[in-house]
Amino acid sequence: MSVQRISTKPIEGQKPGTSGLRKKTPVFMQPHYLENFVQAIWNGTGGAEGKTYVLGGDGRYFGDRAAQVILRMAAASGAKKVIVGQNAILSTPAASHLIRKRQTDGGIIMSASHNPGGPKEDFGVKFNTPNGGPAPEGVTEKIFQATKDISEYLILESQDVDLSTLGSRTLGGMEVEVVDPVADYAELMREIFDFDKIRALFQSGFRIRFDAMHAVTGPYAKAILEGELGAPAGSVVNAVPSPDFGGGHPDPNPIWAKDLMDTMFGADAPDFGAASDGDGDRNMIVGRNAYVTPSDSLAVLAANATLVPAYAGGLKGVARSMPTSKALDRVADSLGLACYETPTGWKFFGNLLDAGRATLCGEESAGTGSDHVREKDGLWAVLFWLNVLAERRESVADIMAAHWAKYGRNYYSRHDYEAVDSAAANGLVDALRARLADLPGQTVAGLRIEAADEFAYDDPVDGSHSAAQGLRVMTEGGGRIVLRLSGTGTEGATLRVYLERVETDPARLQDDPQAALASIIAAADQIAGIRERTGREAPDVIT
Ligand code: VG1
Ligand code: CO
Repeated sequence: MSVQRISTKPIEGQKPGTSGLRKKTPVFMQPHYLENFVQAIWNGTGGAEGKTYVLGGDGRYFGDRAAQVILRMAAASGAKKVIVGQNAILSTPAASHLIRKRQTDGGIIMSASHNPGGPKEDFGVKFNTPNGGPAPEGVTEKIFQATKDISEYLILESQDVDLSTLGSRTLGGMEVEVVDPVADYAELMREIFDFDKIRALFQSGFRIRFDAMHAVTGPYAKAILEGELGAPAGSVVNAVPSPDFGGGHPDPNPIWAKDLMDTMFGADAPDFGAASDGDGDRNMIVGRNAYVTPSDSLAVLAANATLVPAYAGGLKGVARSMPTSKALDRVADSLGLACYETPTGWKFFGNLLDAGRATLCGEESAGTGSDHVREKDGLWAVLFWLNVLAERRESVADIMAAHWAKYGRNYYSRHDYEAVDSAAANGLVDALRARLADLPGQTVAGLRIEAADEFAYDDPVDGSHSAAQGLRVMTEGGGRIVLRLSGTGTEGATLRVYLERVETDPARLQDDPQAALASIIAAADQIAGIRERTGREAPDVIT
């Protein structure tokens, strides 16, 4: 087997976004595209020589081919070993756990997460560092620089490695160890949660519907929920991962998981519903007739954390991304915990988790996690809820009502305008940025604006500075509007408008969120000229 040196040229636009490099699959399949980026990962992180990596993905179209290329390239560059999930499958949290457990030099995750998959849809590649987390900005910047300096890549000339049978084999001078994608992860979950209590909950007749959305969590949820915890067979639906996610959009929210919503709000609804995304790091929680927003879910988990064995001693601190609602802050205040506010993207939680400053983290985009791994973790969040429910034996709706009665309710919604013309989206953000200083003191849609700024983050652990992380407008009475452009889209620009308002009046805790936020929504449109500048009458997705 010989190592080939292939000469290549830099390819435009290989800059990792919020979570790795994501492009349309045909873009990734162009000659040299994947290879350039993988070589840039080695070049930007001190080379692959002697290193051990984890490799896996969410099973989307092209993942099996990409895995073979990455293995041949790792072998050609002198890597010692790659630990691969069987059939190149690993959920993102399971990959994070393996990187940590086996103390590797990092890992490569092949996923575009909640973006659709297929020959015409999306693909992605993300590098995680030895702590198991997504590469921080300093590292992605080096990788990006390396994509601009590249002139050749190394690849082994060889046949495909068998990734369907467990065990070790060699590729050139490198060991390839194929592992069961579920086993180590399931063991970790057993250490965190009270499986006996959850088993007893199911034995009492409690019913769950877990929608794996034809994505990677299917085998994990089947093995853990049905296999170990005794949920009735058929509780996990859409459980077989498919390369195009059954033609759907593996994004667990009320829009894309509409089937689950219909079931949970229909006659004979089960007690608890949940869904996860393409790569298994997101979660959606819904009770019978009770949708739980991700921001509220994070706050509820923080408030109930001591009911879970792994967190029984209390939390070290909590963290949320800036656009996530401040429901978490209210819990942190009452528990006397530090509460950190970070930019969007899990990579910003890594330092806080590593330094022991935060135990629990979350994002409004259905990401929740803890210091058990360095990624958000969908199934972990579902098990957390089940553990809490097994202890409290109340309905989800009752738990939410009690939570709001105690802490107040942060009405919250995100409005997404997708595939907007990039120039128009940038124009909107630039124009608003230029007016931020003039906004305080003005009254818009009947709301007095108290403050406005552009969020920047100084990492308290390593001192790194991240600028331009979203525009914020704060109104009287705890209202907030946040605007930012997505860093995970692959088509035009996606404008995200995050809307929030606090309510503490006991008589107003069960209102419809869109109605409760009506004046905030009107103010956002007026302040940013959303309809006028995007030419859209309404958002594409409301969560
Ligand atoms: C989105 C979410 C963000 C999340 C990121 C990756 O980023 O808003 O909270 O961390 O996706 O999630 P953006 O830049 O499009 O807003 V996942 O599940 O795609 O790894
Ligand atoms: Co994801």
